[in-house]
Amino acid sequence: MVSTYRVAVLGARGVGKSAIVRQFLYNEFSEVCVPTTTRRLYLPAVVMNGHVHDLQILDFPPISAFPVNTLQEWADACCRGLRSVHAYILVYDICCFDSFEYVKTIRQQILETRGWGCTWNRAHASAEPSGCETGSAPKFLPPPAG
Ligand SMILES: Nc1nc2c(ncn2[C@@H]2O[C@H](COP(=O)(O)OP(=O)(O)O)[C@@H](O)[C@H]2O)c(=O)[nH]1
Ligand SMILES: [Mg+2]
Repeated sequence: MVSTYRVAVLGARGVGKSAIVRQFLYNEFSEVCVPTTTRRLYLPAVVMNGHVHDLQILDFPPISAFPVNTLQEWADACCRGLRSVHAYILVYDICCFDSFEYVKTIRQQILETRGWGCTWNRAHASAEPSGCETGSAPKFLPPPAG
């Protein structure tokens, strides 16, 4: 049986959410900035431990707040499906403190409304003053311990 996992990617504008999704799916990186204005759904299949899984990756534009109930979720077209995913990927730019504050707030709202959450940490290539080319493929760091 093929199981389906739904994953939402959230974060402030311009932190590289869409770039992460495209690198994961297509192994490509573009310096062209195309702001995500509506929720985008990607439907890849992945093989894990010899089993095929359907993935639904939802790339969201910045949301003003995590919907606290189903009514709120469906009232805002951008938020649809947000409360029923299996995992959240919260993205921030280490050069932008506000983008970290933003994901902290969203994480807190997820914990309060769903009772769980998960945060990934990502280094922005241009954050490093030397030894790191601007525009190179995005780099990923493991989640912080604890
Ligand atoms: N130098 C650098 N630029 C990046 C990185 N990730 C994304 N970008 C650029 O940042 C801009 C915004 O990326 P995008 O994925 O659209 O951000 P989103 O609004 O969070 O979806 C684009 O011009 C990307 O090329 C990165 O790791 N390093
Ligand atoms: Mg985007």
